[in-house]
Amino acid sequence: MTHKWWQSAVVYQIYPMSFQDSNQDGIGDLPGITSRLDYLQKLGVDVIWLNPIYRSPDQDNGYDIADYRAINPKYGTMTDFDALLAATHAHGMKLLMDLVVNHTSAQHKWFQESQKSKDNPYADYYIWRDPVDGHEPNNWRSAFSGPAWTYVPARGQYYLHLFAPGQPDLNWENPKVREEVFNIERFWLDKGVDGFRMDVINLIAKPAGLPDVPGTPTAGTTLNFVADGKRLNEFLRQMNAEVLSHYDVMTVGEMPGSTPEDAIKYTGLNSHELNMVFQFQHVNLSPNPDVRIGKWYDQPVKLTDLKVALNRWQKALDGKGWNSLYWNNHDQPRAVSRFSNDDPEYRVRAAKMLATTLHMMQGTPYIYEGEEIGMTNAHFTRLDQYEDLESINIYHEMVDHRKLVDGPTMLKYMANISRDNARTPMQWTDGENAGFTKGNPWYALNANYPAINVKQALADRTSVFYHYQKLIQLRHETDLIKYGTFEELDPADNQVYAYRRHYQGQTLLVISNFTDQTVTRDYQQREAGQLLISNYRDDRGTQLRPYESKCYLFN
Ligand code: TEU
Ligand code: CA
Repeated sequence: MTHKWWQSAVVYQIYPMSFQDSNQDGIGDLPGITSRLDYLQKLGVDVIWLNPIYRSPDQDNGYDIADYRAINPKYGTMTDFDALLAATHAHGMKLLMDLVVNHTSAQHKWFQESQKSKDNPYADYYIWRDPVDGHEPNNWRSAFSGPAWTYVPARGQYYLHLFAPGQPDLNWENPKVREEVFNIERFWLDKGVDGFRMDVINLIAKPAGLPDVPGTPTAGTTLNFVADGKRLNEFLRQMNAEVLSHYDVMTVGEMPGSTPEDAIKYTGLNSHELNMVFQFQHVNLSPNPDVRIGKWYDQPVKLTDLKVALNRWQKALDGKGWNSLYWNNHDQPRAVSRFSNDDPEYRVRAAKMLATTLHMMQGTPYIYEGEEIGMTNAHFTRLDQYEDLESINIYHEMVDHRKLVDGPTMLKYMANISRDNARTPMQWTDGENAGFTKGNPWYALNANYPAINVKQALADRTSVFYHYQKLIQLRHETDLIKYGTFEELDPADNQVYAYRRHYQGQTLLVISNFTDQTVTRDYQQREAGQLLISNYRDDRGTQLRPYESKCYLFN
């Protein structure tokens, strides 16, 4: 098996709205991103993934697309996009677009037409059903609260939306819809983009007959029930045959609920569909014990559970598929706050510890903007500080309507798990609005920007930034880090995460202390191992100080 370029790549995810404003309207934009390419090049990443930048009413921050071939004016123009793409390539990097084709915006012209009647050219572009006994055709729940169906009097029918009512699901059973999607892909690939991150791509093939979810469904059980429908393989294979295989691209499919077996089916090294998936196992580890409340909870993840999840994917995909490696993204809280410790006393070491633990695994690492300087959760305390529709809707559902949680408790859950933790603007400097904008920022800055920012990180040789830079450099230089097989060590240890990697007679040993205590572990790290990277100045052998993480090479 010859290796592909994306197997040695490190990806940097940009949330355009919150990255860098260039025209002082308070919103991040494309020229802003272009102005920061030198910074990304210094970090050493190979690929940039942009969250959606297409024309959109932004009910779900761009995941509701109204025109797949137009740039959202708040981000700039198509000329700005072409300039960003050219500059990215000139910096030796590649660019991935976010492709959201499970659903469109309700403002897309297809839906505007589709909703008018049962016999217009777009009538079957979406999933329409007659009422059953005067109500919704089945019991599916929307991921963003309420039923997954909305009634349209003009058609006398309901349409399906697994997400918000403003995000109607496309009907992939219709070959015309598939052709439209393939043409959109060609449009961007012909411009020279280097691939796609495909939003909830395992939801496109719905189960035949759209049966009820057994029992009382929640948003989460609805998505799991719908995921990985029978025709998914067929749709993805057709997309690959007709479009993707004609370009040298990288594709990553977001697949909530998928198992390693699914991943091998859709992204196996010998399959002709996608290159890798974003699996959700390790980010779904601390759900509320009351299943009705879903992910809304405030208890930390147990290290042993985290190891079960990540080790399972490392072992299962080895030689068969390819992992994506991520701690966080625009839908998840900040890694250092969630999986370790963002207390100022420990934050820098903890962020480096997490980075080493993930970046030494097999797969393609993804860094979410700000992760490389150890940005933290926002620690909001009031509902009016939230912007995300998922967070705001769930508060009203849980507190006001269903009364399952009281207000202050719900706010604690949101501070722990809300997507908005990841969406505060990038912290560039300790100056006005952290250097994100001179205008009025669309979203509040995290109050800790005077201490946590890029300017500080670049000036401090011991910063989280330089640790990431080193990890990326080590990956680029070392086949063992890229391709080595994974050996799990002591899965029942709830304090230390350790593993080995093996490749062509070489061994890598990674040992990370996930606690704020000093502990002792003996993995014969002293014997002839060369210390590749660590987050303490000196090496004390078997002794592991709070959040100490080290990685040795044995030749
Ligand atoms: O997310 C899909 C998804 O399943 C979840 O992570 C979702 O964000 C939600 O938090 C479940 O609790 C993708 C996008 O990444 C997300 O930003 C979009 O809102 C969503 O699809 C709809 O397009
Ligand atoms: Ca702007």
